Amino acid sequence: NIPWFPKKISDLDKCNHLITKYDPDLDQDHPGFSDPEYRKRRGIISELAFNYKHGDPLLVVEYTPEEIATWEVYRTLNGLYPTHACRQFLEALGQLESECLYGEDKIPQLGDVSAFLKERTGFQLRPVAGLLSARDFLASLAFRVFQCTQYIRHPSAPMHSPEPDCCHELLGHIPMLADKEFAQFSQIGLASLGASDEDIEKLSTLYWFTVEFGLCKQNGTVKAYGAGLLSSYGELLYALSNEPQYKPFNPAETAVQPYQDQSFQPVYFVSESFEDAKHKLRQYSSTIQKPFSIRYDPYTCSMEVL
Ligand code: H2B
Ligand code: FE
Repeated sequence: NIPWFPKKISDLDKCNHLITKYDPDLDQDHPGFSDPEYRKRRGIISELAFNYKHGDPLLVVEYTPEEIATWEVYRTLNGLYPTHACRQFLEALGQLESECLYGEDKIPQLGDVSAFLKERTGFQLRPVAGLLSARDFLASLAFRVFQCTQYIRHPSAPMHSPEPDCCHELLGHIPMLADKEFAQFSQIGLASLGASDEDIEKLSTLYWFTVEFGLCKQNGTVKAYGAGLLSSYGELLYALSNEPQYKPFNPAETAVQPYQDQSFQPVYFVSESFEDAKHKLRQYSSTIQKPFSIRYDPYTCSMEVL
């Protein structure tokens, strides 16, 4: 009774189970819930993701002037990055800017960004219509595929979104996925394949406190590398203030730390370096009991089950 998991990259077409708790059509607290125009627009962009099959080109979205105005979060966050973001993030963001993929006046297109990542770390994007189940999301990472939303948050709340949106992905995740060491963190995805619901929950918590809200030491100071921090002005300031509690990153402990997605985290985990975090995660992954072992074959983009 091993849960189904994708064996080849095109199987990711079946990893499309959405979690609807923050969907603007269903969540009454979503800032777009009572805005029919916004919901209609979301419907159109969702269609692109629902119809997408592996290998299809990533379609260009012609963003409206109002949507482009919301992208000004980039300018705001850019003011904090030099002092608050980790070195790897700043390097990648610099490249994205110098290659004219990122700028303050246009929302980057997924196709361009995917090509950029593919050259650097082999990561590629596929469009997704909203928050994905942890199992499907983690499985995609095993293939170095990042499921990426393409819609933008509601204009009434530019500084916060209850669900992932393109500001979160493009500003939080993409620059980090351009770093080789960090990309190897996707082994967290390999560990998830065929894992029990309990282990998925633990891996998902680890993902939360690293990829989303992780901090790391660099030259004696603490910097942010988590995408949830790098895409939120308020929480980025807060996380690096002396208010929250810091704990050293230790997978066995981090995996069972309760977390919440409604407000700032009360505790953050600090890694010594990406290299250290990667080793610790690898060690932790090897303790997950599974009746098989698995290896990713990058030539065929498929899993070898041993
Ligand atoms: N879905 C989407 N679309 N983006 C994410 O960043 C994301 C997700 N993160 N589903 C996942 C869940 C994460 O919180 C972990 C693996 O549970
Ligand atoms: Fe995220």
